[in-house]
Amino acid sequence: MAGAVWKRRFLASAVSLGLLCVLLLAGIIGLLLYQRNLLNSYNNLTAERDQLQTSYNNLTKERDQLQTSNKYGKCPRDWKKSCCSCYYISADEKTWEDSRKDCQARGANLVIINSREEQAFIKAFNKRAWFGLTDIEVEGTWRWVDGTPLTTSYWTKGEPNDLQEDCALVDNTQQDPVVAWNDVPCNHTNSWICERQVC
Ligand code: 2F8
Ligand code: CA
Repeated sequence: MAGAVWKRRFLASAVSLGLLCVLLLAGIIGLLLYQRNLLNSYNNLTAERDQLQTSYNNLTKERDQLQTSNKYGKCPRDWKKSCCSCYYISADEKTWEDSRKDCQARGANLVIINSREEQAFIKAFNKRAWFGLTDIEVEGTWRWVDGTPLTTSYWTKGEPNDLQEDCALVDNTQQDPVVAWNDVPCNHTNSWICERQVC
């Protein structure tokens, strides 16, 4: 009889001990998982911080270049200078809107053509390229990217000619050294020309 009691007690103790071990094990596993999550978050945050630091460094460099070029009326490397403006001719192709955003990110805008000389200068790049003119707001009312209306134009004969073509580009297939504008759909991709005034 006494033996049976001791046996029950021993069994109860063993089961309790077993349960305790399981709980401990679960706790340790939980802690390990928590630690792994913390480590992952830390790594992600570190990568994000490094990316932000790189963007910050690039922006600082770009700002310094901008300040230097504005101070001395100089153009950044790879830009062309004429009178008081610097011109950037893109190597790749984008839609008109994305081209404009690219210019803005460079502290410039799509080129606004204010004179026959400037138009001839742009045409001489011999590039099919967007410039800063659109009638996307009101069909038939062409405006420059600074909001001013178009007064003097250099449209190729028969242009602008299409209700679906709301953005202007300078065409490189025209023989004329000046007259070369055409309207094409804004969502087409083309090279583009940015202008930044420096004096
Ligand atoms: O013939 C003029 C006409 O030529 C092309 O369309 C066939 C141009 N389109 C593009 O360059 C995308 C039109 O804009 C131009 O008016
Ligand atoms: Ca056209």
